[in-house]
Amino acid sequence: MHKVIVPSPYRDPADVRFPASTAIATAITIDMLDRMLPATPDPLPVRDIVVVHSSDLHIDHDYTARLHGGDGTAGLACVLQAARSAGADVVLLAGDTFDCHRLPHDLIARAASVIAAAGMRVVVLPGNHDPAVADAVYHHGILAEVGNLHVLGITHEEAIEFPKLGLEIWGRAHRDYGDMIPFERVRPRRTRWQIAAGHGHYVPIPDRSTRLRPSWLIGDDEIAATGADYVALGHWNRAAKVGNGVAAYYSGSPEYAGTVNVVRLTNTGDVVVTRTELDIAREPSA
Ligand SMILES: [Mn+2]
Repeated sequence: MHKVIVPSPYRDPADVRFPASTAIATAITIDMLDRMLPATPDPLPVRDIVVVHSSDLHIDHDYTARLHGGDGTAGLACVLQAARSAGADVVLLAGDTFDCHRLPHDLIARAASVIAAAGMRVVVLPGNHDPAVADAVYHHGILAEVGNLHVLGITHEEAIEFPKLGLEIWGRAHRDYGDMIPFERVRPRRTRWQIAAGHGHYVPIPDRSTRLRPSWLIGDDEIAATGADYVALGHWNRAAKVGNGVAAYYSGSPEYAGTVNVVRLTNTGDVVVTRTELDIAREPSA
């Protein structure tokens, strides 16, 4: 069991601020490196691994776009810029990255170019707004061509392994708009580091005796059973630590929480979770 260090107060003391929409031009070589597997396993890196976790970006041409002067991808750009400044190896978006699948081509193209320009691994777990259905935005050619974008339930079944990082990220994508249990099954650990991602509503002890509406419930026992180094949750707009024992966190949405979670998997085996402030337009209710 790795020690979990959560500095108090639970935020990044550096309070780093970033411009909201700075495009970054970087050659995409990381994904190519991951695919060039050597004949013998890589030695594990002798350094910290950094994962930036966000969720509920709700990229759209409606509500989110209006928050950002018409640019529905501004939150995405802001999250990726913060991740780059944090030296992230991977960005993990835990559901509802897109508000829906019926979006204008220009918006999808802009999202694709923002992700491609980030020059880092981006892992997406589809949520209840953007499930991995047949007409999902993720099947759109222009997103499917983004080499550094990995989508659970679309490009990978339930897990993505990054051998050069000694890291696996797994999670069950929403496959339709109905109910499901994100952590109904757990995945055995195969790598030094393992992160589990889920999109749903946390309650300590879920009552599944009635299912009046889809709730995608996540309970304490299920979180503990993952045995993961970090459980990345989405569906809540606010940031929160939940569960009992395993490091399980909602990142909250960028515009409501105003932060992303920075997860540092240290070379000495610790998991250090902080939050970094975003320079982003905020929800009126935030
Ligand atoms: Mn949701």
